[in-house]
Amino acid sequence: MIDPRTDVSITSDGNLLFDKAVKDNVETVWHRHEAQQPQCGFCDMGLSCRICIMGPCRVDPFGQGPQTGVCGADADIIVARNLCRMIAAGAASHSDHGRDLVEVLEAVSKGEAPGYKIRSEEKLRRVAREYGIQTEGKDVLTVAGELADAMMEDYGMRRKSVTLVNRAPEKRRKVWEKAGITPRGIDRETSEMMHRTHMGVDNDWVSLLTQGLRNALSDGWGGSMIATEVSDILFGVPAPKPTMVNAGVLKKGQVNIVVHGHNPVVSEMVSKACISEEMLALAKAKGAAGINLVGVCCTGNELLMRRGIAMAGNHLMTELILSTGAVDMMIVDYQCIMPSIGKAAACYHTKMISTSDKARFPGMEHHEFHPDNAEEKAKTLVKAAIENFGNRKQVYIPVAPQEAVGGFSIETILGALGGTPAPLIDAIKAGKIRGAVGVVGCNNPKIKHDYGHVTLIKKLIENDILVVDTGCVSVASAKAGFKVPSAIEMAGPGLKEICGALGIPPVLHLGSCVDNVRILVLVSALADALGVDISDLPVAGSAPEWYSEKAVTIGVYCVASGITTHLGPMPPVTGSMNVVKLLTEGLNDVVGATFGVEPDPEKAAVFLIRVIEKKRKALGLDSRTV
Ligand code: BF8
Ligand code: SF4
Repeated sequence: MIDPRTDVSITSDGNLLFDKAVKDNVETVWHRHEAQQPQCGFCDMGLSCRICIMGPCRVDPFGQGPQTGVCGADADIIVARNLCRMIAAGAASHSDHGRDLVEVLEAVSKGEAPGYKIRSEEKLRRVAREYGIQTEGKDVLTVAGELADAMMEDYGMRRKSVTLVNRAPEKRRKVWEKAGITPRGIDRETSEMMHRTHMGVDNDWVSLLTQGLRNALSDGWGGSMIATEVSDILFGVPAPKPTMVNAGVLKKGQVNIVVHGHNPVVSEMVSKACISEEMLALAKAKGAAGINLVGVCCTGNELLMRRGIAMAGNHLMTELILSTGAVDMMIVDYQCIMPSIGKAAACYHTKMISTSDKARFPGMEHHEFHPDNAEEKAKTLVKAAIENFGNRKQVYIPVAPQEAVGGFSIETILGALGGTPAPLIDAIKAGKIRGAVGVVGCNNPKIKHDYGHVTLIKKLIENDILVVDTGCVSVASAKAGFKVPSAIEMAGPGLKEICGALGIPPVLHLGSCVDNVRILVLVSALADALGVDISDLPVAGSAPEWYSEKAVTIGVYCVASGITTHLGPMPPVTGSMNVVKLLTEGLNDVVGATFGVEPDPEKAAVFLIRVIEKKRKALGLDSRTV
């Protein structure tokens, strides 16, 4: 059994709430991870296959046992197929999330989504024009309907390429064309990936992985990009806002509602209901000083970006914040919601609510949200949370919240720079900012909670590297204090000077995981301004604590877009040295970027700094030896 005195996290709220959970006999992700030891070595190496029921099969990595599955698939084929199915699942998750937003956009255009509206007409018209829609003289709802239709086409098979690949620099599009990986339809690529990995279809590991790249690009420049753009259109383009983070954002005297998941379609309506006069009056009548809406995981990031709503924690905090006993209701949509949390909540008074027709959980009440009923449903749920406030027993909120600034969309970053990336490019050319790294992704109980993120980011900013982050990393870095303007004191002299002049922190919060596409848009703008390809830029990516299939897809679309990417945990590919070599070396010849795997964040920082300094040298800029 894990000793409760052993730190599971580098954060004090993580450790204190873990101890509280243990005291309350709440089983956590760390307990279940320990109970799974030793985890299967074949699966860990990607060498097991259960694609068909002639199997399950496994290949012996030591050459003693079978070297093929029943069908004859060898290690290379099995490893490649498994990885490709992870890519397909990740692409499907992000892109289906995007589809839900397109459906809301369509419903808004038809007047069938009370409560939702177009919050950024400017962005709506701008994106519509990118889709070739004539917008002049048309009213906003007509444009919204036409854009929703055009985006739906991107999901299908009528197009030669998804529309938003046109945002990539021309040189990059040529790279994709040459490699045959320009994504056609969003659903098409995922569907084809699943087809190719069926028994007896594509049995060439190179060909499989090539489709893996195309599938991931259909997410990055397709489904995820649509998700972000439509969210901005419906809920507003984010702008920097002050906020608070960690478990201390829960409030003793107020009704605490936590939203968890990914899609802002539900959480935005809940947020609206929480500030209604009617609900606030009801809360007062029930003895609460107010209604405190906070987020966890990516739906929290969406609210933080646009509304400055506080963030209680990231992936590994989702069970722990329930052990505060202060959560009156948790409302979930989908993705990264551990099926355990209904059980954890049962130890307290917390009401657990699921809202998506495609995501149900044990121990939760199901209240399905659709565009036509979301506004009403949200009010009903907030009311139920208020009613539940009086059922609280002991409350334990062990920390004070930490300040942070979030909400950096590309529009606001470029706006702060005077409408062009030129000042950022000048700072990079002058060597004050050496380059930039997007640090993204999850938590994973295999790594001490937040250790990878915080250690890596600290090293990067000390070395004058600007960090942009998304997803669960963004909570870790905010909790560590990297997201207040005074955090420039932790930065190297050049980064300190530039961020100080702009009044921004050295780590910029770009949003949720689908918002990684904001990074693609930013690097495209930088590459265009310099007249180079993305792979020439002194930039890199990193996922120090990743766990999910979505993170695999993000990593692959970043690399396929020319961004060398570091992974903390090793993906399940070591069963095939051919696949490992392709991912870590061979891809350089195809897309100008590769993966690097390094679990130690201190060493990972050196790897990333070297990538950046090498790119600087190739661009003819001054470069340091590390
Ligand atoms: O999409 S970073 S643990 S919450 S997968 Fe999940 Fe990973 Fe968090 Fe958001 Ni992204
Ligand atoms: Fe075994 Fe081949 Fe079936 Fe996989 S596809 S389970 S390797 S027989």
